[in-house]
Amino acid sequence: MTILVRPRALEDFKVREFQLLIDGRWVDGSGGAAIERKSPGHGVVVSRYQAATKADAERAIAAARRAFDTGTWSRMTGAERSNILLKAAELIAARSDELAYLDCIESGKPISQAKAELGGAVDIWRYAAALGRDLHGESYNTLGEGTLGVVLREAIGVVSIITPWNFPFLIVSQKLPFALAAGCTAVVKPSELTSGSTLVLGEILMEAGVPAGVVNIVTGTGAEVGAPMTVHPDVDMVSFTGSTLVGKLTMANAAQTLKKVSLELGGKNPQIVFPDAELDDFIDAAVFGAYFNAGECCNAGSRLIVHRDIADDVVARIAAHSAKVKVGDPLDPQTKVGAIITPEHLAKIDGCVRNAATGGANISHGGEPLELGMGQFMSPTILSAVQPDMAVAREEVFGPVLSVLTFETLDEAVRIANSIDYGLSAGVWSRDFDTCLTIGRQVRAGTIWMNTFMDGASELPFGGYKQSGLGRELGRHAVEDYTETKTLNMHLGRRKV
Ligand code: TXE
Repeated sequence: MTILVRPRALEDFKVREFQLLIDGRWVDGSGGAAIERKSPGHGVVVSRYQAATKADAERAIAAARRAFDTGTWSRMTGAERSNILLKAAELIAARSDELAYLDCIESGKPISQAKAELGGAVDIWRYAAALGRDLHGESYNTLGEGTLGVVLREAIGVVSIITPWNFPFLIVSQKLPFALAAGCTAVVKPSELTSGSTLVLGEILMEAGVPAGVVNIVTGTGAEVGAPMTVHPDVDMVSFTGSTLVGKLTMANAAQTLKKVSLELGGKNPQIVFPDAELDDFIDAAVFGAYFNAGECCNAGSRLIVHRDIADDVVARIAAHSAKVKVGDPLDPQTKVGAIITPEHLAKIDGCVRNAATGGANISHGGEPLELGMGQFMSPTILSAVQPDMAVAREEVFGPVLSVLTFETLDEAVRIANSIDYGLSAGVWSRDFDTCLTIGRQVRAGTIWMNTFMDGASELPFGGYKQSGLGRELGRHAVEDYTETKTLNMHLGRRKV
């Protein structure tokens, strides 16, 4: 039995109203329409954003272009920009309870987790500030007597930043501070389901001293606001996190004017478990990896590939562990699995589970939506006897649903792991060094965890192989991603003819 934490009504609650940030001013959208966001855990409207129009997106792009071309930000010294980003980091830390609360009630994620994400985001802003100060090119004095080559790193220009609903503040923090540290200006479009914390970030950046027009924030749908941000000729780069489908569309749109794209897309991440693994640690990580953020996570460990000899034991132990996971009120500090983002998404998750069961998978735990009196919730679910060719083994469910597959040899495990279109991350569990390293080298994914899962750090690059994306975020090259390389080839003295 799952432990249920029944949601309580929001106390002393007032709907938060938001505007757009364009050219340093808070304004209403030109269409006069609003988007009302219902809390997934409470079923009541908690936020009202502007439904911006294409014209609003274009005004925001024009402001970002002007700000870039006049150089108010790009011509500051790295130290000046860095100090403003550090100030922003401190202001984010000071308002982190408010930001975490917004992410919690708009996305349905547990409040304890939202607070931890804010802590991670503050660290990323500090890290980007430090990297920005160290941005530099190269010089070559070995090209011949009269030649000196200097390679510059220049800000790429105007960046469109488009983010999804599952980690609203964290994902914008994986992009914007690095773009700003490089000297870029930006138009940011958060998901229409979770725009609140990104809009508060706009207030913070203005207070920190980011000049008008450098960061613009427009809220609205992907078709109306996001798409123009990917085609407009005044945009130099698009940094997108979201579904693989829209990622492909974004790349095609950006190709019209050959913009640079950075894409963080879906994942169906395997955890490969050998009989010699430290099973207590693994069981804990498997449960965490599958149900973290209610499985609404590109990095979810949604695919276990378990050695046949231990498969029954593993399924039984994960089921017993799953029964202890507290599901329910996102605002309760004890909750580990919160609400599902929308009723439509819950129906999709439920449909994936039904299809898998019809196709021959066993429901070893959960398998049903949960009725808690308000909001929408899904029980932590384990599907066993899953075959590699089933949809549930190959496609994102984006819910708290774990698929368990089996293998006999290391080669077979690698083959199953690599047999799908995604390659974001993977885990391997074994006490044997050779086994871990062989899997680490042979599985095609951007991150391989060994005897741990879903740990991260600002220093470590994050991104995917294959259809999980293009480019990497975080890590010491993250600021360089938002630059162009320029070569100065200098001739010293008279040029010989
Ligand atoms: O993603 P979308 P959604 C997966 C997950 C989920 C599914 C749909 O499987 O169930 O995607 O989620 C904007 N031009 N992931 O609908 O549609 C949109 O407004 C430009 C994986 O949220 O990709 C939002 O701001 N922009 C994932 C952002 O793109 C467009 C995270 C993401 O929305 C657009 C989230 C368009 N034509 C969902 N259409 C991950 N990798 O973590 C939409 N958008």
